[in-house]
Amino acid sequence: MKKALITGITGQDGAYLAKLLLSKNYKVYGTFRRASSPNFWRLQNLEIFSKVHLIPADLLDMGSLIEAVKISDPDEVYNMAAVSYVSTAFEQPVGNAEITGTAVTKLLEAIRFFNPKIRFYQASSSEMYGNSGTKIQNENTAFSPASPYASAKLYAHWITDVYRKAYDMFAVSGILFNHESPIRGLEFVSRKISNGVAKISLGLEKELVLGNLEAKRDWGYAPEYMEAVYLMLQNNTPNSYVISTKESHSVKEFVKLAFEEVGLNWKKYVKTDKKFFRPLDVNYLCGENSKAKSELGWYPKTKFKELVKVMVNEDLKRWKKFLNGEFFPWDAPMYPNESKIAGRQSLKKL
Ligand code: NAP
Ligand code: G4F
Repeated sequence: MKKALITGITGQDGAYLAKLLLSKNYKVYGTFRRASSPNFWRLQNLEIFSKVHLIPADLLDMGSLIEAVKISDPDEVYNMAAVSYVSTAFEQPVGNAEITGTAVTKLLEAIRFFNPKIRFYQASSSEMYGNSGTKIQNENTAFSPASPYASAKLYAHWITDVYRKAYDMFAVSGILFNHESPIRGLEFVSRKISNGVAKISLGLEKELVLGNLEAKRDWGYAPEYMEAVYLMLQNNTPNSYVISTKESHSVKEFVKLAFEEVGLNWKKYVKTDKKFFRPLDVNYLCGENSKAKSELGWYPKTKFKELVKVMVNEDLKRWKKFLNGEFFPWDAPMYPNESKIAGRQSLKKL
């Protein structure tokens, strides 16, 4: 039986990846951070909570990473943990640099000392391309980070490359474009929209306040992207791949489709507020996935329209169940209306 260690198993990707690896008969270990309240709703939602082995660890604490590698004694390590929300990385740039960036060296060192034969996956991001000025981004497109998050991810990307070349380790990065799902965090725009639309259609909210509606992203479906991640570590040779849909759509298009799904006109409900604009944003991303197609046999199946539909309908179903008094693992009732969060990101633009 193969063993895998996933950092960030409580997050969207970590949870879907754990489910995938369990279906392939892996013994799955995952790191979690102690919080004052439990944070395992995604694992419960995917019905795998009792099947994974949890190890307390923090990317800031090298000792805990060594311990996690020692306890799990894995064949594969997937580093999914990071300050994954770009706005938070603007608000906490130093913490982000350490967690998203330099912590990856700590993890690679732990692996190198314990067992350099362990295969390592680093969660790189299309955000590293920034505003590259190119119509489509592939594995050879020059990086041009436009946020503290992207800068830290780029460090992690390159250090993974260095460990592969210097120590002959099977250490690879997947350059994943945005991928969403019903278990996406509520702060990301896709889920903010699907949750907001569900609430508006049920009369629980009156409006949806957003930032830059013109930004374009290449949006795919998260569970499918975890299949690509898995395939990268089963490859004969360690290699980096872009994982994307090769389609780019604006936030405005997402909003329009989401409101259409519940029969409403978005223009009546959506407002913008400078508070949700970033000090610097990435305007356009679109990924070329032909290398992944030809070498991994991976291609995306869920189209943009279908993704929006799935997310809106799942949030709608949840709110209806909630209003019926049903109890189930879910994040939204505990989440504050973002308009009430005062944040430093607003200062520059106000
Ligand atoms: P997510 O849902 O926000 O999950 C992030 C995970 O990182 C959570 O489990 C979180 O733990 C953990 N984490 C944060 N700080 C940590 C620390 N100091 N020590 C240990 N764990 C820590 O993000 P995601 O969407 O699943 O993304 C997974 C990875 O892929 C991230 O590295 C992200 O940057 C990258 N990525 C994501 C996308 C995308 O579109 N989703 C695209 C490209 C790259 P808590 O639950 O305790 O907060
Ligand atoms: O959903 P977002 O916060 O995702 P973003 O910044 O693209 O980052 C995500 O994808 C990256 C891959 O490219 C990952 F590496 C990263 O971890 C994360 O998963 O924002 C998408 C776009 C941005 O241009 C943002 O300015 O939507 C725009 N936007 C407009 N209004 C908003 C809002 N974003 C958020 N979060 N909230 C808004 O109200």
